[in-house]
Amino acid sequence: MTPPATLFRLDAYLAEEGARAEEALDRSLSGLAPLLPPDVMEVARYAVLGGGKRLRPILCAAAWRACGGGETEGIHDLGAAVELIHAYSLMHDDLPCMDDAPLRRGRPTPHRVFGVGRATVAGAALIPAAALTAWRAAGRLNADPSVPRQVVRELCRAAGGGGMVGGQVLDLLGEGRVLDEQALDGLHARKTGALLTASLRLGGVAAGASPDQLSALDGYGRAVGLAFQVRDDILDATAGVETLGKAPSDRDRGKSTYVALHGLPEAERRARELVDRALAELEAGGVDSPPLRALALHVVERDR
Ligand code: GRG
Repeated sequence: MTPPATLFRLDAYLAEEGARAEEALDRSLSGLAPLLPPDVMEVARYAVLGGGKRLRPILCAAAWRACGGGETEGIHDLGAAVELIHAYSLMHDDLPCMDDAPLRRGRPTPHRVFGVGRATVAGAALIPAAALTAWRAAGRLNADPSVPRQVVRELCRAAGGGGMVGGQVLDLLGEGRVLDEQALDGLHARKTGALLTASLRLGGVAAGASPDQLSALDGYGRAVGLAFQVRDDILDATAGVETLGKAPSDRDRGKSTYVALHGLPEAERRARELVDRALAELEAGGVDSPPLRALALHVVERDR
């Protein structure tokens, strides 16, 4: 059963960790001048620093601490690498050839401000920028030379054809068709879940996590990733543009969603069940982390 609201002060934690993630993103962009020439940097800064919950870097830092990593700003530099991939994916997802979205995070999308060409190029430039950021950050966090290699490999795998890009392809192929629950789970495990799970695993790998701890982070990430998407579908069906910072679009685009498949009450039940699974995964792997427990609950209670 989902436990009652925890005493952990999540609001303060999210505000503090979000601010540290934001600073790390600013630092990482400043350190990327050779990969992001001025014309591209301007667009990248707009897209990357334009708000956002910073959930992925926050998960990365929480996993690092849960696996014995010490208190250091360096972990947010690693989380920034995941957030750069996330930022590129949003930028490309919003392009006219994809969702053609005018608004994101309550502001005009990058292509509406800078044009489609510059937004496309800046999004692409963020991919190698993220790999380089991960490589540099992991090397500073852990003296074991295999750690940066593992971190970059995991990030690229999660972002690629077996992960986020693969999920996007399934999403495109599924438009206008009715997907069953298994197909929907498979799509979202890749499109959203892979990068969320990588956020956690990167923090764990950098901290030298044991195989049991890594497998707990993995199971937690998979469950939270799906719960996150179920909540996304619920918000898309129930919230307006003021709350979401973008226009709801699932129905217009003929997308299969958990809400369309089972209705709202069942989608809400499924999200809670997934949170229970995430908490059980942590417990089974001996990962005792009040922030990770509170974050799992937050994912299904969030209103944006
Ligand atoms: C061109 C095939 C192809 C792929 C490019 C566009 C793309 C890669 C992938 C799409 C990935 C995508 C947009 C997944 C959705 C993830 C999601 C639920 C985003 C919202 O995340 P939040 O709520 O956003 O964390 P904030 O704004 O808080 O950062």
